[in-house]
Amino acid sequence: MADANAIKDWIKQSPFAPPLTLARMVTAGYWNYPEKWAREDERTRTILDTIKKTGFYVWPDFYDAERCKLLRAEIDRVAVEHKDKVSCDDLIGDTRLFGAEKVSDLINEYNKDPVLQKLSDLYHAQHAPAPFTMAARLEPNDINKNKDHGWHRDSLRRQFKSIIYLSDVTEENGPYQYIAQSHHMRNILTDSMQGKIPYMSVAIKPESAQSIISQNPARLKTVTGEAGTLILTDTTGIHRGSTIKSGMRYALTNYYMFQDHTGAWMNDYFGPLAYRE
Ligand SMILES: O=C(O)CCC(=O)C(=O)O
Ligand SMILES: [Fe+2]
Repeated sequence: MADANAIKDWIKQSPFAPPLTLARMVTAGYWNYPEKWAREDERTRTILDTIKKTGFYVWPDFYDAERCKLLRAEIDRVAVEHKDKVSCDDLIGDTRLFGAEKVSDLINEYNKDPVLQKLSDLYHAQHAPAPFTMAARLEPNDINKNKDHGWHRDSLRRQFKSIIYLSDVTEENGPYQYIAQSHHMRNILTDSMQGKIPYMSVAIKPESAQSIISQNPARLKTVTGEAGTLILTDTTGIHRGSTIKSGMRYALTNYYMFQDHTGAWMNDYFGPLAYRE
């Protein structure tokens, strides 16, 4: 008798993988997700409609230069004072502190920002706070140099993040990249076929991303912007922080989440400051 795991492994990589992924998402409630912002003010509607349509919305000057400077200094401070809790990702070599708002009042203000909270709640169609903010400082190093990797989906469930650049970000210092509309159900099917993406895979191989982009190069969006630029994004779509070639990039990311998803597991996964009861 054929080994059941061998069959499963074959299906994961087979032409059945894309429709099976879609079927799983439909049954998990991704299809026809409730959208309840029709009566909100115009700015709120524009932001959420843009995220829904393209996958991200860019808000320049969300913070002014002075606040960005203070926040960069805060990241430098917490990275030293909480060095033991900093994860230095061995794949991309970034300095990241998950839960930085628990050790910085200024970062906590960003974590609890009421405008962003409201957008998260509307996009998730339920109250979805950010159990933690990730403070990141990127600079080129031996681990991250000359790499063309990092494409992924955060989740195959509805998900929303806010990323604020605290340094000016050009093509050189690791801008956020997104394959436009890759969070749409239709494209989750066709992109998975085009890129031969395995069943329910959130990691996207460089050659899969290249294949999807080469079909329609205009879908590759690179978000550059001055310090203070905020990106609101549906991270169900295919995205990455691109490789930093020179300079530095400071940023803060709010990880908004469904409340049923948050829990102590986050401390094992992200680090000791990620989750507090
Ligand atoms: O920092 C970035 O540009 C994106 C990183 C990322 O993939 C994420 O926050 O989900
Ligand atoms: Fe991500």
